[in-house]
Amino acid sequence: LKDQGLQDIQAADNQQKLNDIRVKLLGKKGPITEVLRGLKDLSNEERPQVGSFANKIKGDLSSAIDDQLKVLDQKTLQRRLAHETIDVTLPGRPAPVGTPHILNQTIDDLEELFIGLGYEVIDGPEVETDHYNFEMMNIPRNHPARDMQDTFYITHDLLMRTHTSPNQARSLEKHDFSKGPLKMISPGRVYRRDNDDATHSHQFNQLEGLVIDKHVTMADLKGTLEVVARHVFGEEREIRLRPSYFPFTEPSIEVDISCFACGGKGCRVCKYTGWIEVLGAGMVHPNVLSRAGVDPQVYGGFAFGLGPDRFAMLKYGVNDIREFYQNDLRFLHQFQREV
Ligand code: FA5
Repeated sequence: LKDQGLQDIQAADNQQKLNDIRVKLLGKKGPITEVLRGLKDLSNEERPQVGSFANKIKGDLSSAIDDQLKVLDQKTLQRRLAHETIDVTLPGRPAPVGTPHILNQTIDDLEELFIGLGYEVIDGPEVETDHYNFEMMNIPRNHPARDMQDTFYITHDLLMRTHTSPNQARSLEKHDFSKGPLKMISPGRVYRRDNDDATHSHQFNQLEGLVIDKHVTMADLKGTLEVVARHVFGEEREIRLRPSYFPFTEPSIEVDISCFACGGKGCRVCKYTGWIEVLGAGMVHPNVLSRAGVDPQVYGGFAFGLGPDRFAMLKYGVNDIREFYQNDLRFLHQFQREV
């Protein structure tokens, strides 16, 4: 029985077969259990001899089964490892790499420039109150200048901000002039009920700038805007200042840059004028200062609001503002930048 058992165990080539053998040899209905069960019928002399003999066989078979099980487990493991081998020499699949959106790159570049000039960057809410968006900016209800910025209203007093200028009032209110001048920029999204076309979007970006101190002049404004234009567009780009009107600045100017697409000759991008409007600016209106609790007799300065969308169009020769918002990867991937 033992020899046959050992042979069968050796021959078992998988765990299932080995288990069947274990049940057959050592199980409740197996021959050894039967012998052990019959011990009680034997004489006192025979019982210890037969008992220890049977137990010895049981032990031998049992350890042979355990050994064979180890061998089989090892084989299974080796089969699996061979199957799962990783070929470290295979070339990797390239992971797609994203890039910051070109508008964000443009805004980041501007932020960096202004931070270098000593400005702080402040944020403000996109859902704004009528109070800050208009009243504080010297645009009372029923003032015709409200038509300049067609507005998405949420309630009677809440709206999607139409410009980043409310952040002028917010920072004027907060600033402690005993600690020095106020120099801030505030980039962000703004919303208008404009009809979308090549140069207008109902949602676009602005970057507000505000400098308030005791002796700030129009020459400081002009110098600052020239630095910005040269930094972004290079020395060869021309800028043009035109008198303009904003309720919150006096005097007000509008700044145009020679059209990128046609070198100033006139094309669809610039509506055949050779110039593209990129920002509005001016000297802060005394009403804006006094409404925010700043004495216009003592303090004054300039403000500007530029359009990063228009900047990016000019800089990269994009001839339709809608490209920025359509999320076409073929368009976006043209502006890869290391991050
Ligand atoms: C304003 O919004 C003023 N708050 C700017 C300002 C700030 C003036 C501080 C004086 C002092 P305006 O509506 O012109 O002004 O918009 C400013 C800039 O935003 C424009 O020069 C243009 O570059 C951009 N812009 C305006 N409308 C759109 C539009 N629909 N789509 C894309 N860009 C636009």
